[in-house]
Amino acid sequence: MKKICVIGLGYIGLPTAAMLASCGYEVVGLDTNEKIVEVLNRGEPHLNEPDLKEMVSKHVQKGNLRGITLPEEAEVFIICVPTPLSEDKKADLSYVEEAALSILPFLRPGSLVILESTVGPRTTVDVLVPLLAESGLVIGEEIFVAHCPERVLPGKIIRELVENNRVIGGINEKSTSLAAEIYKRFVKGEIYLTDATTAEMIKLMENTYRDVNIALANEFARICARLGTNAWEAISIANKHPRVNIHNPGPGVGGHCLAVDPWFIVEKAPEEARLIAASRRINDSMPHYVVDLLENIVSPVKDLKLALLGVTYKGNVSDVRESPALKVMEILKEKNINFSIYDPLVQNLDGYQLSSLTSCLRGADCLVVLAAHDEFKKISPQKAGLLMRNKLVLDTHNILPAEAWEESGFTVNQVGRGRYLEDYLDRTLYGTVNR
Ligand code: SAJ
Repeated sequence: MKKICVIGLGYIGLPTAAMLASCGYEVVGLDTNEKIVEVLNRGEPHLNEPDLKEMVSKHVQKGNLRGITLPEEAEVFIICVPTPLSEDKKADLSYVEEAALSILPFLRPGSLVILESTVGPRTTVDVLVPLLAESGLVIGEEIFVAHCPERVLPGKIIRELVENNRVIGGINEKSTSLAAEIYKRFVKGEIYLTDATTAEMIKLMENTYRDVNIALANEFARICARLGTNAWEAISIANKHPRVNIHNPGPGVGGHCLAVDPWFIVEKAPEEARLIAASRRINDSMPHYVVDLLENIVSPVKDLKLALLGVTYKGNVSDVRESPALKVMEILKEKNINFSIYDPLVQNLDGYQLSSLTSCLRGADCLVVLAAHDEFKKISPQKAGLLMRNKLVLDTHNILPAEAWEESGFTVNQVGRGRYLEDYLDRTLYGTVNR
């Protein structure tokens, strides 16, 4: 059985390493973070994903999964490092480049290098291949290269690694088929074979489709609020049409994918990618819109205190990367608006203190739902009403049972629902609030 080196033990690398170990491969997981490697070698994942712990501890004990901080020889290298967005909205490929350079001394005739990190179109052929060619081996004949973008959802990574379809695009046919051999061992979905640049585009198109669709939903939400109607109701009925699937509005788009990947297309084709860039800006403006709404909802309250519920980038995950809730918090801080934070899935948050639900709600004027955690649906409005100073709610995800809260005397506001926003409407209709 082949030896595989997975480079980068993050959300994708570690589950992929564990999955490959469970297929019987000898797997080494390379990460520059010594702590992550040390924890892995104790048999514990540093991430909280269903089924990951069991897999990791089983294969570390068995001896076919091991963490390393320096690269070593292997037949297959799978690059799963981050590709962050730079300040000027360009793909920062430095981790991919470092990973490629670090394995150069270990490449041999027959080596296969797979790039899983999300990258802009043509990165595999224009950036990765020239770097690997520095090994002196002939690309496509002695070294094989493919892009196999990861497409799993945080919170369901292990399940989706197995069940999802997979796209594999090599720089030539041999590269594609060698890479497919690896993924066939654990993927139960379809495996679609293509070329490297098409594989890059497919991944980016999927996330861009979602981002543009959410931007449309957010735009509908703002239009409905302005016109005094309910976007949630309108969207849910429109979606009954067999060819309509409008996504949900919310406080903005977070995570390391949707808020980032569309820019990789814009970078490569700025003239053409106009809708994509506009959608990104709409979604990025949503945290400001949420704060505008809040200021309107709570404007008569003195010594305001907000109770913010949920800081993660979406519901039922513990990941706070690019979270719109963090952006909302930043804006509130700039405005010196007082708030407390509760998130049942997050224990520590840099720069902020987290509270229990009770202390978060105590004395608060407005409860603000910023992440759609199922747990929030179970909060008792009666108990919340006893703790809070004013009975106001802004539910940016429309997850609380609004009727029950209203029966308990709360005024429930939602992004996309104009019913309680007459004052705001008056202002926005005449353009004084215009983001
Ligand atoms: N969101 C909305 N409205 C919606 C759906 C999502 O506002 O209707 C927001 C979420 O709250 C969150 C953000 O969008 O802030 C992104 O959430 P998501 O669930 O759409 O996606 P991610 O970022 O968790 O994962 C996506 C997935 N891509 C697709 O569904 C096409 C996943 O399959 C990819 O593996 C992942 O990106 C990735 O790594 O690229």
